Amino acid sequence: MSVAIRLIGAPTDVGAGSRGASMGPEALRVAGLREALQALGLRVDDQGNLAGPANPWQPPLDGYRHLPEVVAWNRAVFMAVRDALDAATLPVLLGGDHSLAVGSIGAVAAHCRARGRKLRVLWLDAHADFNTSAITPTGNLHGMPVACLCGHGPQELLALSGTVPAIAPHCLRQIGIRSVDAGEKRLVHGVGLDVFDMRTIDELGMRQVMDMALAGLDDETHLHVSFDVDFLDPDIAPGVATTVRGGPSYREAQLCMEMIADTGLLGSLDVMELNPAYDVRNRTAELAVDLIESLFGKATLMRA
Ligand code: HAR
Ligand code: MN
Ligand code: MN
Ligand code: MN
Repeated sequence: MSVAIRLIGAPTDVGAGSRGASMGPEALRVAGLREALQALGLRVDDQGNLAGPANPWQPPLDGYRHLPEVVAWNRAVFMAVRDALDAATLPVLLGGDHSLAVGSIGAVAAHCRARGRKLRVLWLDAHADFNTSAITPTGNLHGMPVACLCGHGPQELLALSGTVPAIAPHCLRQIGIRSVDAGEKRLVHGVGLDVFDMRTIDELGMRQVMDMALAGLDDETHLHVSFDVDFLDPDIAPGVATTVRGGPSYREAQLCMEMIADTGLLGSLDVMELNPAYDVRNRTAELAVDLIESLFGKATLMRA
């Protein structure tokens, strides 16, 4: 008996520095996400897309680009993810830019607090996303969601989850990181974030890194995966606006997903930053679907 999956589209790029992530949800549908999960024997309900403000394409104001729009989208995401969890379904947020993780993980954190469940967040990304208005080189809020979740950010976003900070840094494990701004690096070290950067993956291998990132989980733990598609090496995943070379290979990414599936604890997922305007024949969307299949146990089924 497995839980039903609820797909939630959030078609916006208001938090990003390039346009196009707003097309991410539809590209994942075109790549057959729902059908692929159904083929694994899972129940999937696609609730369609959330609505929110258009991208006004303005310069930063007081260190933030489009803060009111990012807040509006995050409110919609927070409510949709909260409703999915209340209905005992497993929310899969289809981004959209990564600023929406504030609403998504904020809802997951509130859910865990209300039920006395522990929370572990795996942040798969090329970037640490730990900027603040004082140190951001761009003002783009998709570079700030982890800082917001940990209590560093604008009041409107901090307040979303009902508790500040929404999560403690020790709940987080970042994997695949290879682009961190100078001020951001100091903050990441300051809060003691657990970062498995690409050098660590090079030196220890994905197997050992995932063993460490997943250590300490138990049956009371809700596991949330925030998958920024720019986590992947750009040679296999060109369809993102912020490529950084030297990311996980196809097999490394598969192993990462398969080891998460093996825990049996996945409770919610974000699939973020997919940008069809940068993609080649929807290849990156198809790769994301392939990896999500593994995250939901496809390879485990083959071994059984
Ligand atoms: N660190 C840079 C900034 O703050 C780039 C952030 C890019 N972020 C994403 N999500 N694409 O991880 O602007
Ligand atoms: Mn990100
Ligand atoms: Mn990123
Ligand atoms: Mn697969």
